[in-house]
Amino acid sequence: MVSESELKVCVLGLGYIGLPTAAVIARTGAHVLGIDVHQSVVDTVNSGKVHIEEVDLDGLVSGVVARGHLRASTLIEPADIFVIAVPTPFKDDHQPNIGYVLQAATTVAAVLKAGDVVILESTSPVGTTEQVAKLLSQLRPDLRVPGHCAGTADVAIAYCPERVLPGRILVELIDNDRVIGGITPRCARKALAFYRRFVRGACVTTTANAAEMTKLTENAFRDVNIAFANELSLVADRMGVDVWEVIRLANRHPRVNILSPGPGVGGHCIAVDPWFLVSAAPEETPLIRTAREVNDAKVAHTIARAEALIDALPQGAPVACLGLAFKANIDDFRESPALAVAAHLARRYGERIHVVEPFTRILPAVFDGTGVRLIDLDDAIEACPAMIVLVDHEIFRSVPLDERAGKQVYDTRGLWPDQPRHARAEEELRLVG
Ligand code: SAJ
Repeated sequence: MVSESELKVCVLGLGYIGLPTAAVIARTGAHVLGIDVHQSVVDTVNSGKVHIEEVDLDGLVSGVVARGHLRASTLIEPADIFVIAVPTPFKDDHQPNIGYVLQAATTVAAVLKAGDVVILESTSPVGTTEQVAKLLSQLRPDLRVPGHCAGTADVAIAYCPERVLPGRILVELIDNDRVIGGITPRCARKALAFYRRFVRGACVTTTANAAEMTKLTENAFRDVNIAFANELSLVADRMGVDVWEVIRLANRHPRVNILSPGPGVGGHCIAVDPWFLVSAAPEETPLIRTAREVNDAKVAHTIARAEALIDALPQGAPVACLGLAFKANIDDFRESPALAVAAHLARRYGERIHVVEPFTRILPAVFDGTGVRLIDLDDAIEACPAMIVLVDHEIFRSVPLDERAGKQVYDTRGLWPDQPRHARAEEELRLVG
């Protein structure tokens, strides 16, 4: 086996998964080249800096770049291992778009040689790794590609989904178990040897198709469970019951573990990946599809409740929207329901709306021209008689009851269980339900 210091790894895609993965591999002593189509990302990484916020990532990247173990480029070079970590969005009709994966595989094909291992990490519809193998066999007829040749192949091709949670990426990259699916068992074993270099969790091998479906299953499972919580919150609103209390009580049952309702489901994974299962088997997935629809519809419900609260306030009273990120304690606004709600309120109520988001210094462009201002938490507490909690950032949790007791609060995250409920607002909100 190639020693750590001789191993050459190429990671394609330096985003939320690719950059931390490249840095963690570089820390083992391997020589890692990160490829990205954006020159600005390449320049940032080569200067030892990061273009994304992730706990401890900046220190790790600056260290491995300074030691010469990580560099970035827009151009591919030969390597021993290729890790593809590019986006797999869906199209307007919820059909998966694996164009970036196939483009990355085409890039790899140019430098692929016998003995190399190609690993796909991007969340992908079942069968994508097989498609990558087919593409490589077409582009490189001189190489014996697994699944497309008899006997031992020249290269190994495997699927190993990333499973890390934003905010804990560097910890989970090492500690989480990994599912490694090979086009053949030999491919899986080759990829396994690579992951064992830096993963402390168990590495379990299977087929590429099973590994692809496992990843989609994990995120669909979470989406369905969040949809259950979101649906409960609608029922509780209609009944005038505190959903958070009901969930706390129900979860005292030894076999009940309900997740938390919120303003909707955001991010680029849970809100996307279940569609890959639905589009592959539409007849068999009424539950998974409905869960997606329930979670998407929660945004409109949240907007309606927020509007009812604001309309019941004295004319012109300022309102604070707490949080824009798609979940707590991160700076990622992609597919964020909090951002969608705040932007809608901004368009309707203009400068009455104030946004508090400790994870940004400037408001996203959707607020341009609305007159909405970004203010800090203390100013919001001082100035706003009404608050809409959209994200459960830790700093919001710390606001003591006496600083918010007299305010109208719509808490979409159950952040402040001790908040007194206001009869008038409750009545308005019930009308919405
Ligand atoms: N959410 C709720 N209620 C909950 C839990 C989450 O409303 O009880 C919301 C969050 O606020 C957020 C969305 O769901 O808007 C998604 O957040 P998340 O923390 O559930 O998941 P992600 O998208 O940050 O990361 C998920 C993880 N998958 C699972 O937990 C099964 C992570 O392990 C995956 O690596 C990641 O997707 C991915 O890249 O696929």
